[in-house]
Amino acid sequence: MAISALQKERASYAPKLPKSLQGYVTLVDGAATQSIADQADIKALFPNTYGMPLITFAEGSKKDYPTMNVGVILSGGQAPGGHNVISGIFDGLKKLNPANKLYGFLGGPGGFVDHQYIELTAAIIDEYRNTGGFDIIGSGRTKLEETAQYDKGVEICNKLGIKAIVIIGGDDSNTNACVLAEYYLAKNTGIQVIGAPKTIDGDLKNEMIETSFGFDTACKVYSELIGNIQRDANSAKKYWHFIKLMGRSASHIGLECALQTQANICIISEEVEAKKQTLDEVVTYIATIVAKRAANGENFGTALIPEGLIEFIPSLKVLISELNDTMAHHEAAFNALGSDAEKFQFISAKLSKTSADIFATLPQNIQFQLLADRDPHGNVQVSKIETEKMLIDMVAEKLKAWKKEGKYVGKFSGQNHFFGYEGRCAAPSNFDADYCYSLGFTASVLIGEGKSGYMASVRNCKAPASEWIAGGVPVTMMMNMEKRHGHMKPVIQKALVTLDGKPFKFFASKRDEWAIKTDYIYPGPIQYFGPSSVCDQPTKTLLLEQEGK
Ligand code: FBP
Repeated sequence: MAISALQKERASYAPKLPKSLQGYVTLVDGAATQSIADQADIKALFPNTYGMPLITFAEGSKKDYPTMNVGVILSGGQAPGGHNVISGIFDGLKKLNPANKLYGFLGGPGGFVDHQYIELTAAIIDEYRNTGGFDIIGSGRTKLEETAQYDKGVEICNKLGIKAIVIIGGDDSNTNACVLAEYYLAKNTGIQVIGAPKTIDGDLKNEMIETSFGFDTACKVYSELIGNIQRDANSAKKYWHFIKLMGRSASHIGLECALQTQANICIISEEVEAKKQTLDEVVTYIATIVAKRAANGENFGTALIPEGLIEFIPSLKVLISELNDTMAHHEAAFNALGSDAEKFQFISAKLSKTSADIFATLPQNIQFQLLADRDPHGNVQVSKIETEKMLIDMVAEKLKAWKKEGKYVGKFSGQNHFFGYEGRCAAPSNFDADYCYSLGFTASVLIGEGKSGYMASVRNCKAPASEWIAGGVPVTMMMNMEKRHGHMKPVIQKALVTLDGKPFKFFASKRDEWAIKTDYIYPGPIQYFGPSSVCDQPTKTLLLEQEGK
């Protein structure tokens, strides 16, 4: 297979490991844990995995481990570094006992249920070290939620002699991993389940998980592109670039990119919701900055728009929730309709008056996009809603009106972009390459010591990798009860942008200046070789969050 010059050099990169994982390892039990909320409910639902202690690693001595086979599953959207988690698991298992084997389930959790797998040999692993993507075994969004699926998993584990499964996924996949761990313990299957925190969205984090892997690389890729666009904008001085950034509900990616590039505008969905802003208020905010810059003769700029914005504008949130329910209730009749216009009429007639009125005011392409297929959780696929285009049109309309009133003098020409898939499979930055490999290695140690219901955790990430603190966190510790599809369920709490957090506060203290002044930063491409100050820096979000800790 032909590979690029960079890939060739990068294949020999040896990811850095925390000191505690470099030699023989022993486990140190910390204090017993509790869930972050709803302790009695979570305890009742997880009698076997609730209250387990936090685990850290210390230097140990040589120990004999029996042979064991392990299975790995990639779940959900791609995130840079997944291949390094797998190579970390592989190397860690071989260190425990060279006879250990690693199997990869193909195409995500579905491969576990349908018994699609390959053995991951040293030759396969070597081909994928330090590369982006999840193509080594593929990923998928099948949810592991039914006992019939768990039982099918037991069958294949027994057939292959698999004693542990590692599920690499986001908050929902790790919630399901914990339910699976509990089920396998209750049924005495002898199969352990360990999770690893993945998602470019950055919304799987807490006191014990400082960041989800992939966030670092993806944000660096988007920031490079935004920086390039800013240079173009500042050279040509004729376009306003509206850039939608992935991240589903959370605005962490937008916030991090704003911190890296000092874009003129960055909308934070969580703030829009907290301030109960209307769509018109968001549009007015953007148009005001466009007008102020125009008054200084600068008819150009950049505006970062979080992917999930539309769901955080209170009136639209109600509309979307009604759409989700109505489409689910009338699924057959809705799907039988031919044109988008018919679908729009059919659904509009079933909405509350307020929501129907709001729906009618939206541009037609957005109306139709809101009626498109739902994701497996029944939610609208925000990556498919062209919010950035809608905002360009609405800002243009507003500026036209202001021009008539003499409130605006300038030219507005919008360019739209959506950055998401461009960054999800990039070659992992040194941070993600090291972090992911360490997470995988950690998972193998937890497996070797018989642990289940834990998530691999690597902390102190602002320090050099040798000083990182590796260990395990009981997944139940991160859980609370939330309403999902009308029922209360135990779930890992999603981490959205907090308005009293240091990254947001820093951004809020600077944004008025960045809006008007042209004070762009051009981060340039990710560097894999060179000085550590350029190559090994974690995200600004992580540095701000860990400041003083
Ligand atoms: P995960 O939560 O599974 O990590 O996926 C993240 C994400 O990239 C979101 O940012 C985005 O909204 C979604 O996946 C897109 O999903 P798909 O790949 O199915 O189009």
